[in-house]
Amino acid sequence: MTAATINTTSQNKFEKLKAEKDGLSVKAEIEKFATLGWEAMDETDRDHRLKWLGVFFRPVTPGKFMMRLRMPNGILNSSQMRVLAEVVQRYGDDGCVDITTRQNFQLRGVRIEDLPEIFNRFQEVELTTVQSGMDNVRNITGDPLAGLDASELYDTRELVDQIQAMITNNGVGNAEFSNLPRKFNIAITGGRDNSVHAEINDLAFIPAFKDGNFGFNILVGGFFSAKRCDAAIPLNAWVHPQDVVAVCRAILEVYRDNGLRANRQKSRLMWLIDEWGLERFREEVELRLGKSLLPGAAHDEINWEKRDHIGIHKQKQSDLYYAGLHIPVGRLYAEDMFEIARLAEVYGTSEIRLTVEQNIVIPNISDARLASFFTESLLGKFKINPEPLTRALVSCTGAQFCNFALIETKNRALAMIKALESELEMSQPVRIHWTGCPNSCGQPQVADIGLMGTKARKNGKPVEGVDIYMGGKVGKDAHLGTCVTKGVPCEDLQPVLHELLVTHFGAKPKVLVNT
Ligand code: SRM
Ligand code: SF4
Repeated sequence: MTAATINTTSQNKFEKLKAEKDGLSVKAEIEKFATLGWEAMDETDRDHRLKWLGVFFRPVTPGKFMMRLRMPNGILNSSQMRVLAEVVQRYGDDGCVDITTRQNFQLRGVRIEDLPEIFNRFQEVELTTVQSGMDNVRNITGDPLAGLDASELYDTRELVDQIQAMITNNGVGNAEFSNLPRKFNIAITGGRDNSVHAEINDLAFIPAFKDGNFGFNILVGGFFSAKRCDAAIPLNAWVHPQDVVAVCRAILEVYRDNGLRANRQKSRLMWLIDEWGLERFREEVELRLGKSLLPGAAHDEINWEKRDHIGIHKQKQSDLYYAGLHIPVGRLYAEDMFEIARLAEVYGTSEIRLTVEQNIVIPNISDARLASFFTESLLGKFKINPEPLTRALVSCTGAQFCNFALIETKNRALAMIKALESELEMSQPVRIHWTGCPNSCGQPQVADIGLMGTKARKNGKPVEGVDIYMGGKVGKDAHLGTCVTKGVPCEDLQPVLHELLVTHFGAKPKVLVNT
């Protein structure tokens, strides 16, 4: 069955709009939209179908669009970084870039009349935004240390590129996979510390040996949504690296053609696995693959605690180091990006990497260049040794740009961490994740302390608040945290967090000296 022949008998609004016109078809209309302007163009194209090209209408800032890239394995080069910086630079105060929780970039402030030129510029430096929103496969995440880490078991970079090429037809757009029942997340890691949060992806490949051969155990069905959150479960299947792309294709075909489409709250892969049972799902995947899957390896090789990649660390290549720069809540401006591009060229090999913690890694800095690197003023802003709470802070977009948001997140998260650090001494990082609503883009369930925006009440009046999650464990034996307290007004949150940090994470109140 092809995407065009999918049975959409019981159609919700989104299935209808996809059936009427495939999202990818707006690619041919970009010039027309640019001439018409955002107010005159068809609303369904503007608000929904443009997302197939990674262009998001923002009801919060009408006329100023967001563009979501694809950054396979979170890797780009300095020329690409410069192009991205130049695109947002022209938008003055409206223009900025966010590093996302999927190791990716989102551009802000984009005007529709500029899209033809922006797409041309992207093409020149081999950047693509295609199929990064709506019912498509999201950015494929991989270990940010792929090819650099002495302890890694497999360098995933090429595999991630191949999967992206298969799904997007080399970044051009692929109608075979442009009408999935819902979004779909894929992660693949060859490292030991689960740097990609494998457990929260619809499909994840994690390292495992079978009969002495290297391959991947497959996890399926992990996802977060406002209705339900589940960690991925083992498919009881193991694949050689050379079969990974074919397995991705087979699973996507099974999901595309059989995934539940009537109710969008029940359309993610796990709901299909529930309906069929894991055994039938596995058999259907084998049918598409045209061969049996080998049973999963008894144990996987995720046996390290998760690293955050901040700081200066040795690579497997002798005399080379990578620098992990902390980018507060992932927010960058054009001048920052030009500087990062420059540093990558002057000290490294022009390469820049992103992490799911919304930070940046500059690899391949030689021993001899380190002393000079330390003198760069950008390290004052993007630190290699930030304070423990700042270091592990993650935040979704929130109310500044996202119309689902129930609260403001990024600025509030930064202010709160500053306040807490002024009153507490921390001996270890505590991973605090903010997310503006139950969609959970900021992954509060993987955090030590997760804060999810909600509507709270104070003195009988509605106020911005959070539900507090705790117990998220990352790295080896990863598991999801759960909600421990509901509806804390944001204005009362600081003492609550103070107490949690003291009680559960060894924080010591600072002795404030009166002068
Ligand atoms: Fe997300 C929808 C931002 C990672 C679950 N997410 C949205 C939208 C597109 C809603 C909208 O149109 O406003 C947000 C765009 C706001 C904006 O202007 O930035 C948005 N999601 C983000 C990002 C930017 C958060 C961030 O600050 O890093 C992340 C972009 C990743 C990327 O590069 O593609 C982002 N979103 C996630 C994750 C985390 C992950 O993938 O590890 C999740 C939970 C995991 C998952 O999907 O299973 C996530 N986003 C959602 C959902 C709930 C999905 C569901 O099945 O119900 C929605 C709502 C939806 O799809 O209907 C959503
Ligand atoms: Fe928007 Fe909610 Fe996602 Fe935050 S969690 S980016 S507020 S949809």
